Amino acid sequence: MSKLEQTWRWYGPDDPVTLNHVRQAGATGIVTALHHIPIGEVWPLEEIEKRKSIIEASGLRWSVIESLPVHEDVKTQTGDFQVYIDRYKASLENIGKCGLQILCYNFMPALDWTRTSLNEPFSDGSTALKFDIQLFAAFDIHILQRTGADREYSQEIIEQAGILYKNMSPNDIEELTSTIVAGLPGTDQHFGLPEFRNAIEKYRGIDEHKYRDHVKYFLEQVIPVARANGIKMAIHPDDPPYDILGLPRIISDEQDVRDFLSLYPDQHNGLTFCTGSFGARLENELPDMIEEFAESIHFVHLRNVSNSGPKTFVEDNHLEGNTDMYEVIKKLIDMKKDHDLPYRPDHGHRMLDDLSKKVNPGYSAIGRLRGLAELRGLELGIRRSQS
Ligand code: DNO
Repeated sequence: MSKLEQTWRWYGPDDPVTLNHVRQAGATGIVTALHHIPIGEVWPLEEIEKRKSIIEASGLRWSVIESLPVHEDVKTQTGDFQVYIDRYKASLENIGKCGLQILCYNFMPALDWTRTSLNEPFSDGSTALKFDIQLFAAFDIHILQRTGADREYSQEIIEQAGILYKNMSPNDIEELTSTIVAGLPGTDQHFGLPEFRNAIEKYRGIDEHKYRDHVKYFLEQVIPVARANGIKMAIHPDDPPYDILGLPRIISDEQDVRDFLSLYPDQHNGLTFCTGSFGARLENELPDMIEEFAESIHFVHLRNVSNSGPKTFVEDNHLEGNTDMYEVIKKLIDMKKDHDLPYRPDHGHRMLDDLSKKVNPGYSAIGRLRGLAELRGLELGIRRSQS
């Protein structure tokens, strides 16, 4: 049986949710990154040490790095990509020297996670994050005006997108644009519309097949360094888990994960199992995936979504939605790991006092506090009923 470690994402000293709050939430591990170091720079040893000691001074431990972002040049294999890979390796060496062992990262093209609404009213008075494919198509076709966009959606979605766009005020357009392109917390990339167009343009001619070759090259370069430094790399799946903006997406479903892991079979080439990302694709069977990929799962994000269409979902309460969280936690407990498996309550609703506070979208204190409390209770119940 594996031992699960309760962790919490913390954005560093500027996060309105403090380390002291995290302790009160009952988590013991911190998930964080040096967000002030620009993408593509080496993480200096002293900076890692400094962050580590701040965390430890609060009685917590730095369990997972999320993320060490991969430079766009590495993903597109253009410009100085080899320099950026070498710097990535140098960061891994420094991370290893500080004794940090799990690293979550992603290889999503151009954009990390994205949503179309950050304050969607939820039935209980809280607000949630939402991804709506019709609104997204309205952005893609009418605001971004991407060439060929209208060939990538069904007729029904194109029609709905047209109606939605016609009814948008300039304010609505601005809000939708900044929600999609300005970058969500942790994204580390903050675009305006012209930069965003450029970033997407760089992927012209890179299909999934070619993109897999780029990931493979990256893995061949960095995994040996990760292994030598005792670091388990844990790639985060695509969020949302399907093709968007004509970009190559390669970690959206079960087969993608198999293909990805076979690019470089090694214990240090693993997965962040995000139930929210995989769970937004209705054909993904999450408990089966956990069983199949158990050995490669190094970190877990627990979150639930409810779909109102194949590509439209709202973030739900942690125990409600597409994913049977009972089965998921049972499978996680059943995994045989010789070390703690960290999980964190991923996102949460904006609720109670947080409705009137400044919060990082998805990362308010109280919604995640509720999520963690529910998940912890569920875990305890499962363990007790098994003993
Ligand atoms: C969103 C997060 C992602 C994740 C990165 C990892 O809430 O799960 O931003 O941190 O994709 O690189």
